[in-house]
Amino acid sequence: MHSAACQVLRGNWTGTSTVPSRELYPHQWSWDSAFIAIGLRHLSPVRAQQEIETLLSAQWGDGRVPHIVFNRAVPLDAYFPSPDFWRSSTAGADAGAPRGVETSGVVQPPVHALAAWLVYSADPHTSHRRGFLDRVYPRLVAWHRYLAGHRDLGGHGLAAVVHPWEPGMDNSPCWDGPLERIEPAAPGSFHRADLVHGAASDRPTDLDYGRYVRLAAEYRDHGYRDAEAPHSFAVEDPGFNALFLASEYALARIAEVLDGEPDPHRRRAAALTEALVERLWSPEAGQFLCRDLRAEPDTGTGDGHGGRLVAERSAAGLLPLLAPELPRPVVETLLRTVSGEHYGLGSLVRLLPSYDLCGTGFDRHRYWRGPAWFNVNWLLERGLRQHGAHARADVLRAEVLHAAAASRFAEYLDPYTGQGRGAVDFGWTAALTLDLLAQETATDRASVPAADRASVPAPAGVPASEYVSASANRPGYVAP
Ligand code: 9WN
Repeated sequence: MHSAACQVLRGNWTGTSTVPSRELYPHQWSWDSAFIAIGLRHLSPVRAQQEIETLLSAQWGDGRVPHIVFNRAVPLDAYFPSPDFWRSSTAGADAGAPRGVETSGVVQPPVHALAAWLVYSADPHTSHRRGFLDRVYPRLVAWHRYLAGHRDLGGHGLAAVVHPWEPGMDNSPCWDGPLERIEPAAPGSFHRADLVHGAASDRPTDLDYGRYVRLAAEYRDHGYRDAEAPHSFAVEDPGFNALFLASEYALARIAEVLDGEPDPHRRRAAALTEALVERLWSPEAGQFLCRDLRAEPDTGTGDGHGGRLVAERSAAGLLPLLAPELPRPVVETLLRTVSGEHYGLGSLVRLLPSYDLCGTGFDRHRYWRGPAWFNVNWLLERGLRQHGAHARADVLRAEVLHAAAASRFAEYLDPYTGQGRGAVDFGWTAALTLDLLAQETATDRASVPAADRASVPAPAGVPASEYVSASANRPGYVAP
């Protein structure tokens, strides 16, 4: 499994970054690259650093990290929307889009600081020698400043997403309500490239695509300036904000290594946790929900937070388990929800589905409307460990590894049968497999005599659980 995963990452490597899939996604994607770097660190710490730095070199002047960085060697018709749709270097000039590279104008979840921390932890020596953290830290700070400054559309400390591509879970039923208000672009006005490689029954519908196109064009036509764009779609998503706060904690650790100021980062992470609970926690649903900032409040004054909670359960609402300071009753409720009827983890299904098994929008094959995704399960595994649920995390880890190998590193799975769907040889599936393989489980710890464990201790400040120097003994490792 290890060498097959390495082979996928080598096959998808372009020389400066990794494509999610050679056919379906032939450019660099933002949150994919963060997850890919987390796995790549076990294969080549230097490549993992390059992966993150290539993405960050396309950062805009206002701090945003674009969701796609286009490879100019790839033909325009290989993916839609292509650079000539986004026109970042001209339309985005006022927002500081780079001139030398074409990108999209929307963003994806901020997993990057977490990835940078994990990449550093894998090999602090090489990282210091190459000045990796010194270069990426200011860029990551600017990225978070963009989210906190330009994207706090609700005014209470959470970042809002302004397009269904931004939370990374494009076709989630959570967006159905907010999207209903959007006039779709005319069907003949764009040409989808995704259906050449993906099955129409798995992918978003033409109607959804028409709305995606309308929203992106509207943003572009306002110069990607957040203060002026109408942002007719504006949602506070618990998954996006959970990753934001996990990355803020990672920035605190990075600041410590650089002899900087960790406390402001910790304070921001704590404030994000509080705002999440205050604005998105639903005791009735037993999980966090999205808040549609453009919806009319329920009746009268609503719940006083502006907009309305979206009555759909998606796996994004479980990801705040990544927050170390989540109140204990909230953690306990989330742990029950994960194995309850809506997600059925461990009884009805082996991997967490992306959406409520009982929801009316559930579709076991269609993008983010039910299938199980590997990055979401990797995040849940981390969240379970965060709150001490190691036995459940160990089981989930084993299921993820089994499913990844059995599906040829599929993009996602039918949650009931485990059958692979979408692309195979998918970047983050292979990368996160490597990461889970490198992780010591409670069972390993109990069964391997202390004398046989990796003899290199973790460097000061790096938790042993994040330090993976033992990878250097594995086949396929590319020495720095
Ligand atoms: C649009 C690359 C990306 C992932 C997203 C996933 C899908 C793109 C698409 O593929 O989105 O960004 O064309 O459907 O939904 O999470 O980053 O793997």
